[in-house]
Amino acid sequence: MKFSALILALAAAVVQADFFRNDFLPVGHVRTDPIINPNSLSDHVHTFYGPPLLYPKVTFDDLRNSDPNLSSGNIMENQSLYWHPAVYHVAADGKKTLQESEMTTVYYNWIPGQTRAFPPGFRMITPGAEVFDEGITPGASEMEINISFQSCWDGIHLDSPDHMSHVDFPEGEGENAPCPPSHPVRIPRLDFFIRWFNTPTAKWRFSDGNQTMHADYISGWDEDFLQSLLDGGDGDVDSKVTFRSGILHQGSDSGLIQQMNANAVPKADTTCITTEIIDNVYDLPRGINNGTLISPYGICGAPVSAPVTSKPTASPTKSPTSSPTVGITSSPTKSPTSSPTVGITSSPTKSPTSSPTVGITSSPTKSPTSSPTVGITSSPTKSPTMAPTKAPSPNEDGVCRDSDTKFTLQSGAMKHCQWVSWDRDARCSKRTLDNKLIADVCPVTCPDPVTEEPVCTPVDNTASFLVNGTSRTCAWANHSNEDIKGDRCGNFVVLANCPVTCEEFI
Ligand SMILES: *[C@@H]1O[C@H](CO)[C@@H](O)[C@H](O)[C@H]1NC(C)=O
Ligand SMILES: *[C@@H]1O[C@H](CO)[C@@H](O)[C@H](O)[C@H]1NC(C)=O
Ligand SMILES: *[C@@H]1O[C@H](CO)[C@@H](O)[C@H](O)[C@H]1NC(C)=O
Ligand SMILES: *[C@@H]1O[C@H](CO)[C@@H](O)[C@H](O)[C@H]1NC(C)=O
Ligand SMILES: *[C@@H]1O[C@H](CO)[C@@H](O)[C@H](O)[C@H]1NC(C)=O
Ligand SMILES: *[C@@H]1O[C@H](CO)[C@@H](O)[C@H](O)[C@H]1NC(C)=O
Ligand SMILES: CC(=O)N[C@H]1CO[C@H](CO)[C@@H](O)[C@@H]1O
Repeated sequence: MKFSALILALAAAVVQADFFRNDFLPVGHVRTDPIINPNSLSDHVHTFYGPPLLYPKVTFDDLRNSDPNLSSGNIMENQSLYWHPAVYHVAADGKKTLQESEMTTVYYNWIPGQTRAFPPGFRMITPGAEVFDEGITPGASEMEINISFQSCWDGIHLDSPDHMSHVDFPEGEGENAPCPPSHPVRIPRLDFFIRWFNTPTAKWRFSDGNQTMHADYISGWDEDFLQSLLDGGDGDVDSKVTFRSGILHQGSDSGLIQQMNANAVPKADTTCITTEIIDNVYDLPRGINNGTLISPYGICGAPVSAPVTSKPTASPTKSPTSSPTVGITSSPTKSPTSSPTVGITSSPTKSPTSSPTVGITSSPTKSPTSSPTVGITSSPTKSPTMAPTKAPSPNEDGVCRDSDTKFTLQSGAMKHCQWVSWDRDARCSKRTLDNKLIADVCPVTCPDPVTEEPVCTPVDNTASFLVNGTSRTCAWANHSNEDIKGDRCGNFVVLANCPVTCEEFI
């Protein structure tokens, strides 16, 4: 009722779009893309915002069930996950240093009464447009990238094969530009504003080496709750949502940034996704088939019952009651009439109600006397880089110890020696994808099949190894409290490295 009444009213009047803002610091950086690559590492490193769930198989339910106190956004009801290619500063010698955005705002823009909330499982990618020019020199008091998502939906598909064709841009400019007939349902328009201050000079690049900025979105909203925000005016939003730790933009960007940093959530632990180094490197890791995904669920040492493998690969799994379906049908491709515009301007001003654009705004350095790199020292903390675990493998150098890394079965499933220990009889005789006998990969776990005696005498690793991203030793595992020791030895990396200390748990 309300819907059609407003449509009629629209014919006569120009409707003012409403908006609210959601402010973020990055929650982490890792080479995954849960929309495009649910089963592998992605082509390039991304910077994420929202809940600290950066693993390839993250789902709508995972987001909804996450602790809002751990999301890097300030609106607790919004458990959506957002990401874009990570941004690097490239030094003269080619060394690439991650540049964490210091303030990222996602504006939700909508026309009350006309706009439908994202249904459960909704996801999309915005194609973006070229924003970095060969010659661009940040060296500015502020650099800002803005990017707008599509705000028209086909009303049916939660996703599509290219993750874009189920959505589209409105036809023409302005808030009230109509949605194309192929994508008649208006959804909130998301505008990202990603900002850096006192940017160092010289080149900046995206992690994909491209000049193009794109961005990805998985909705984590309760549909009815978001709809209630969209049905009301933007004046009601503040009273309906809960601001984490009271973080709220009250007219001052610097005040907001201070508040966000004072209440920053821990960075996502990505060490059970991959341990590759993504900061201060000359060559960024690239390529879907390049590098090792430790776990698509980001879980190290998961028990056998955990969903470590064997899930279907088709991504979205939720079928909402309101009927949209996961789309693997071909939809019409996007009309070029509404493609985003591109530009570099020297104006730092922005309006959250402008039309879809992608751009970079780089304002000149205010004080020519101050060093352009000074501001970087006060930037938010970076995730530490860490070296991948490299424990001696028994069949490579004769050390009698289980492999402390996962291996791939011929079924494609990734497993570890602890998993083998849960059913030695069936598992020790299997082979890995590269045709190694599991008994050879896990010589401590797998006794000689004939004598049933251990094939060698295990020794603890005297070096340190990474557990949950922290460097540990077997002495750490050997806790005097048996329960704590059990917890530590229950981790497959600890178990493999410390077969003597953890003997009673093998
Ligand atoms: C989030 O933090 C607030 C304030 O510290 C607390 O009251 C609330 O219980 C927390 N919620 C969860 C889900 O932990
Ligand atoms: C750069 O991005 C464009 C648009 O997404 C894409 O078509 C092109 O393949 C990308 N180029 C590289 C080198 O990744
Ligand atoms: C694999 O990643 C390395 C950096 O870790 C990079 O130098 C190399 O070019 C990548 N190879 C491919 C095929 O992308
Ligand atoms: C986004 O950037 C483009 C290019 O710099 C600019 O034309 C546009 O006005 C910006 N949009 C907003 C909303 O600031
Ligand atoms: C690793 O982290 C998980 C989740 O935070 C925790 O449950 C587990 O006890 C940790 N493992 C060890 C060995 O510290
Ligand atoms: C573990 O610690 C105990 C003392 O708490 C010690 O007797 C034992 O030798 C240690 N085990 C290993 C394997 O170092
Ligand atoms: C209104 C709303 O959506 N609240 C939800 C915010 O997220 C937490 C955690 O997922 C839920 O428990 C709330 O119901």
